[in-house]
Amino acid sequence: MIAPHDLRRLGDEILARLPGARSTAEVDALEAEALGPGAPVTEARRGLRDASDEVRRELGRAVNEVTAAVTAAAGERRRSLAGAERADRLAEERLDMTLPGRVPARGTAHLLSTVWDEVVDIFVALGYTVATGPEVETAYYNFDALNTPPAHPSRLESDTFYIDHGSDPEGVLLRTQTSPVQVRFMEAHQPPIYVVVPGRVYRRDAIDATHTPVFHQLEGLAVDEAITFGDLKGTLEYFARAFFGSRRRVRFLPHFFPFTEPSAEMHVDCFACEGSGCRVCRQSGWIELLGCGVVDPNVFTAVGYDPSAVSGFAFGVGIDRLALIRYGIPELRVFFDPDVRILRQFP
Ligand code: 2NM
Repeated sequence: MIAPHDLRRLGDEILARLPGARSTAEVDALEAEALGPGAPVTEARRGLRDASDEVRRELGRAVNEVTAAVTAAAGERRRSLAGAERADRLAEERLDMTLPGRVPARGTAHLLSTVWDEVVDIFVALGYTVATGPEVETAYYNFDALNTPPAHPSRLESDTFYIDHGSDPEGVLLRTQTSPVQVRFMEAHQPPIYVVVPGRVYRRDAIDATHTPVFHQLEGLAVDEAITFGDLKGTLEYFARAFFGSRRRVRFLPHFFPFTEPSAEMHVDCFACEGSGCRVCRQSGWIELLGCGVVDPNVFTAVGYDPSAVSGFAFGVGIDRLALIRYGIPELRVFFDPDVRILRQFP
């Protein structure tokens, strides 16, 4: 049987070590060294039953005193550790509400998308519908229906990307213009038609400052009773002023396209030098902006319209070219370069 003073010495030792406990788990372990299952105080308590009255009185007092002292001291140490742990957590989770917020990085639309939308919006405001169509086309929609004969140079293998599909090696291709969509639109609708078609087009060009094998066009088509070249001029002059500023003047020079007759290219006087001549217009005072013309009767016949009952004009403008000109970008390739330092310059 353990002596009362040995129990007290054990109790004193535990009390001395408790302040050194660094966690509630360490407190539990220390407490158990005295009061846990099989520990001296527990064993002494169990032995009291068989002890003599005198021993029971002395030992019982020691058991009670040590139990009370260790329990109290362990509880005290637990509370103070909990306070310290809470203080630590508060310090760790400290939130400074006065710090400036983190501004998330925001992307921007690609310059081509911005110009694309802007040009579409100009025509939508005039009442035009927007249509789109397939980039892989048949030679019929890309060439034949557009009055472009089989021997026309634009149909050469060297100028057009042909797709290996079907028996005719030149029957399926990547569209070289968006006009096949206008043909499809005319097949599906009756005049009056006022439609613009933005989209990617493909030409087998060697890459240089102003040519890439894929670029972006917006073509427009108006078909109604008695549409004239005067309607074309008024509409496209309005477009030039909406895009380059209200002071712009335009001029039309004769040109040739298979699908229009007469055909023209439209120039706009230089927005950078007001026409006096500078780097932007290469000293000419004028910038070539787009191609246009009065729709050839053969195109109307191909889509089932009566060319004696309706007339129309059409035009095509390069979206990449518009962006290049207005932002003074030296070469087309930057539009296809995924370097965000380039893209970020045009927010
Ligand atoms: C251009 C220039 C001139 C054009 C013609 C047609 C259609 F379908 F009506 F025949 N669509 N687009 C056209 C006319 C396109 O691009 C430079």
